[in-house]
Amino acid sequence: MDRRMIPARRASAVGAMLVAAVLTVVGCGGGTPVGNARVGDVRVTNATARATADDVSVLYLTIGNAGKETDALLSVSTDAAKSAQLMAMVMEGMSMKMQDVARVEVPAGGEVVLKPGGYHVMLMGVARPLKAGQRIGVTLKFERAGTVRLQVPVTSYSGGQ
Ligand SMILES: [Cu+2]
Repeated sequence: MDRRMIPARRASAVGAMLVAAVLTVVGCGGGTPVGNARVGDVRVTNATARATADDVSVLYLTIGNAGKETDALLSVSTDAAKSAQLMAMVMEGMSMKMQDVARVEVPAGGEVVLKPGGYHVMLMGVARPLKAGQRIGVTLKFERAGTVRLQVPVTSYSGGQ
């Protein structure tokens, strides 16, 4: 009984190793990462740009900071639009209003989510309407971690800015 179990165990161990190897290859992708990126202590995840019929779009993403010092997103650029502006939603009287911000700080050991109703990146002068399923090249510049480039998938959801 024991003798028959040993080869079976070995076989499944080899199988698990093969699966791990395949996952690693898929994970690397060979090129610019899609939707996620890492530079220094900063990790960008869940990046998405909104599909749009006109020349304005919006970009959302999550920034994690594993470092011991505060970092900050300083600027964003993309081939897909003439300009990309960091913005926040702020209350003005009874209504929400968009406001330019010079930086989005990410606390040490913390994360900041750019999302509808909060911080976001406004894309203006979008050259061609962004369609769901497309990807756009985006460059993010951080104060400490430096610059990182990633591919951001375009998705079609309708939320506020
Ligand atoms: Cu905006």
